[in-house]
Amino acid sequence: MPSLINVNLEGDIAVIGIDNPPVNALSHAVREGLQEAVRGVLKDGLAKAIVIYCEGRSFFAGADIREFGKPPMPPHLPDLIDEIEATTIPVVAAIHGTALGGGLEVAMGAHYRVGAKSAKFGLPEVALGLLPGAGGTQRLPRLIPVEDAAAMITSGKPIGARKALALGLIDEIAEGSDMRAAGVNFARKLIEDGQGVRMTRALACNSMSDEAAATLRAKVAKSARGAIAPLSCLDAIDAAMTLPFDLGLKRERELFYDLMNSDQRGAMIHAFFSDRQVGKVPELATGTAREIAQVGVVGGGTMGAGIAVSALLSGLDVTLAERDDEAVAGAQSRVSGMLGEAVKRGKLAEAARDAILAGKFRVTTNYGDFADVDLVIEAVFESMEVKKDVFTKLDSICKPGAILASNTSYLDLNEIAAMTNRPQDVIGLHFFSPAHVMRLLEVVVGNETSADVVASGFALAKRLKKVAVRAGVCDGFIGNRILSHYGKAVYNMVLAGASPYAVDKALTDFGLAMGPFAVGDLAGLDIGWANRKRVAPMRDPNETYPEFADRICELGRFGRKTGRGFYIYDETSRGGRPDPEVEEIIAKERAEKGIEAREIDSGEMIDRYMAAMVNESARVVGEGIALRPLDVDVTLLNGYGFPRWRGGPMHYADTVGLEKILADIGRFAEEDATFWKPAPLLEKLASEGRTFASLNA
Ligand code: T1G
Repeated sequence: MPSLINVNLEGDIAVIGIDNPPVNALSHAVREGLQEAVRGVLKDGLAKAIVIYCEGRSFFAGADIREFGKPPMPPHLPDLIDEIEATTIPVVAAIHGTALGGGLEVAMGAHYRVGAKSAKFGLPEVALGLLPGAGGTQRLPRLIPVEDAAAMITSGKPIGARKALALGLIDEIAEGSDMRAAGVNFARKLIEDGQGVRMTRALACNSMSDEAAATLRAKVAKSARGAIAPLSCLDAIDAAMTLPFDLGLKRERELFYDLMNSDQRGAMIHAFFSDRQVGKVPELATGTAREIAQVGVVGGGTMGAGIAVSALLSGLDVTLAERDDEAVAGAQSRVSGMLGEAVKRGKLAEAARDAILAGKFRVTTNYGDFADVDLVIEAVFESMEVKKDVFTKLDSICKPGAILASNTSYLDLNEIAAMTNRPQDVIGLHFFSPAHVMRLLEVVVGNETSADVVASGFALAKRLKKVAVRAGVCDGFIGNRILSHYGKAVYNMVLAGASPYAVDKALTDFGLAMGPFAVGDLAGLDIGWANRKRVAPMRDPNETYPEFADRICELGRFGRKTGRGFYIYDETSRGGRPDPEVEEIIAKERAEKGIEAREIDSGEMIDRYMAAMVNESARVVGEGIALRPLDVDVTLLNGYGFPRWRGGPMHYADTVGLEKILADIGRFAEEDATFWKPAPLLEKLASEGRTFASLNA
């Protein structure tokens, strides 16, 4: 027996323990070992019940994702689970940590389930572009109401032990954390009570009305935005409700393999591993993260307040500084408002909120209160002058070893660090709005930033449950630099003839959560305007420069916050409706510049958008601003609404072929060679027949 598995007879109960760190993935070796163990117990005939539990931090976290795309090796998980279900003596699954995917499917193949208080139960396959392929879509709606099963399977979100018990997914919540013992105690009771096997497959499948099913399908289709897995999940659940168990299982398998062979599965698994790989940065080899318990935040506007709340929700102590009493009151109400929202959404208990506001959070106008903090994050107005002044003050006040961080989203961190006598302790921590919600954090590393400080930035990100991406210093770092570039491509195609509303439609059909013009209105058009003014002196005079957005801003129309921008927002259209005046402003500029508007179809819009995004991304990687192409993918996926089922711009480029991207750039360069210059890295990889993925190792 591989050491992954240990089998012990405790009286007349066979206890099978699995130990495959880090998350007990159901790898081939584990499946083989588990099958041998179960067969061995039955052959010995000494046991009256079997307990399956896992060592380490979690019950099975699912199939081994690293095996996907390789030839599947028997025993296949569905067959193993059928075998466990068919045993002649009761099988108890004792669950701690996370029973996910194939792990929960094993547990549902068992006859009884005992969970630890903190255990989580989920079928997250949809987040990998798949569906539960080992009976999960057939067994879960037999154990719990089909609406709850559909919610778990189409969202991929896990549920806690109390809800699992209430729904009937588990039979008992264990006292204490020794799940081996809890499993044995439960099995002992079964034997004493003469309870036998209880096959889930034998239960009738719960159902829902056709109307409810249709409503659910429409809702899932809307939120899927082009992802195919969520709808396949519903197809499998339909099979559970309408077919005998084994035919339902067969249908599930067909749907599973369709997804396994889809590009979307490849893209979403790339995203899964990239979210984990991105945290592996060179500085972690030599740097040691410093202890951070007390945090200072400078500025209590939307970003400062969000950063403070993000820190408070992770248990840190926060002191926030503002310039005067009025601003202090504003910051106080923003922070308590955001915490109140967290209570409303059930993310925070009322008592915890009150404890935070009473003990962990304070607002001041006195920078002196930062004397003992471990880290200060500056989130003031995006002006170099203002930031230099703040860092000069912080340098004179903060204790030696304190980390001085800037939340700047564009400006030169080295120039800011040069204002201090400790540039090695200066780092950029670029949060995304709303800072307590968005998962992305760019950790900007200056020329002098020490490895300890970089390691501290990544450790903080883990504590704040953020996905941190290491970025070098340039205008806009990774995300905003690429955004500025594909933003120009979008404005240029509107000047050439496209309607901004058609562009937004084409890109939301492509899978984006929101089109660029709607995003601009949400973020505030004044931010882009200020940035265009800031970089104007550096702009290439030959560069095409559409002015329609400036014209709209000059009218005081900054988007949602002013009720009008590219769209009109009022009682009749809270989500915004196209504004004919915007089309007039654009037409006027075309006439002034002698531009004959031409037809640009959605296919060309996508090609231009993606060619610009990939081209600038290749420059960002080529210059070392981003360590690897996957760092760009993680940035755009977690901070810029790029559809996860496309894997990110670099993965997308590999999927459509770098030659195609280069050919598009060549085609577009015929009309604008200034903007459409191919990135050297893109040309190099294409000429060598290589992919961006080849640089991710
Ligand atoms: N397979 C292989 N490796 C895995 C893995 C898995 N299922 N889960 C995690 N890892 C690796 C991960 O890459 C990382 O590696 C290390 O373990 C720690 O993970 C038939 C088809 C369990 C909640 O989708 O959600 O079952 O970077 O950093 O934050 O129906 O990992 O150290 O080298 O994420 O504590 C369904 C995926 C599979 C669960 C722990 N299961 N995993 O989070 O640690 S499909 C999932 C997670 C399936 C069946 C189908 C999380 C976690 P490295 P980590 P964490």
